[in-house]
Amino acid sequence: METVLVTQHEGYHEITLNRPARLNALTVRMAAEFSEALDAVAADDSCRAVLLTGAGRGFCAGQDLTAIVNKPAAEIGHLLDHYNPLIRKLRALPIPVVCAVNGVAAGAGANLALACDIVLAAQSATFVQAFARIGLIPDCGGTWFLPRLVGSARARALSMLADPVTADHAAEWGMIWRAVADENLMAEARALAVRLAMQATVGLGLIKRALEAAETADLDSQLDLERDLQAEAAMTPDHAEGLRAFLEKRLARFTGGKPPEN
Ligand code: T3D
Repeated sequence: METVLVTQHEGYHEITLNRPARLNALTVRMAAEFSEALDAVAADDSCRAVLLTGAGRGFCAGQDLTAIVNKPAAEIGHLLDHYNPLIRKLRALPIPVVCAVNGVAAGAGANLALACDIVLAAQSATFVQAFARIGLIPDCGGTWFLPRLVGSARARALSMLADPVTADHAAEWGMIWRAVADENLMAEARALAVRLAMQATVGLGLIKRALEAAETADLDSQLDLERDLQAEAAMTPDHAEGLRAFLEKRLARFTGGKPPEN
């Protein structure tokens, strides 16, 4: 793979978008390679978290605009047939995805970051819903993520004005988890990936499923879902280990094992 680099660390895969000369702008090839990297994550039982970041000074500048300038307008919407599956895969992965936004995240690149579970950003990074500048609308889930994360008023202004938001501001608004000093970003993001990889993996996947469902559910059905997913979590060896560790007053040693098959 050229446009995406994968480093397998103990417990997690680090995926780096790798077109630094174009601020890691997205292409169909990059989407295919990213998709392949996510499939490898899903197929690897020892992989219990993902860390996504960008090479060079940017995170991702969204669609590579040089690739669409001479394309017929009718083809352009179809680009999302390549990008939407990435957003779906990230949201459906049963393990946590940490995003380390190392520099500007613009257009689809901003929304790719927002699709991840826990987003850290370097203090020098900015988030730009750049679409309106070129007559487009936020895609890759932007119109879904933004109002849920920052509220309707901010989502509308950010989408229509396409003004950059600093990492500190994004954290203050709840768009991301934390802004960190540039020089500490990767160390903090890797420490977070390791920490998540050592937690009760099945339980974290079930948390992800419950929170995703909550975005569209009413309280009644969410209570039912919590009951069902809690029953699944309670069957895992990690739940038993967590209880034992509590009673023995020691740190739990979670293995990420699945519940026994019936
Ligand atoms: O249409 C569809 O359905 C497809 C889906 C579309 C989804 C989208 O993502 S639409 C939005 C696309 N993205 C943008 O509009 C952002 C364009 N880029 C910028 O506005 C700025 O580059 C940034 C604000 C991101 C960063 O600015 P700055 O000053 O830090 O860097 P720069 O000098 O503008 O960029 C550095 C290089 O990257 C430069 O190349 P050069 O001059 O050194 O050869 C620049 O052209 C290139 N670059 C940046 N963004 C893109 C790009 N090349 C291709 N596509 C880009 N998106």
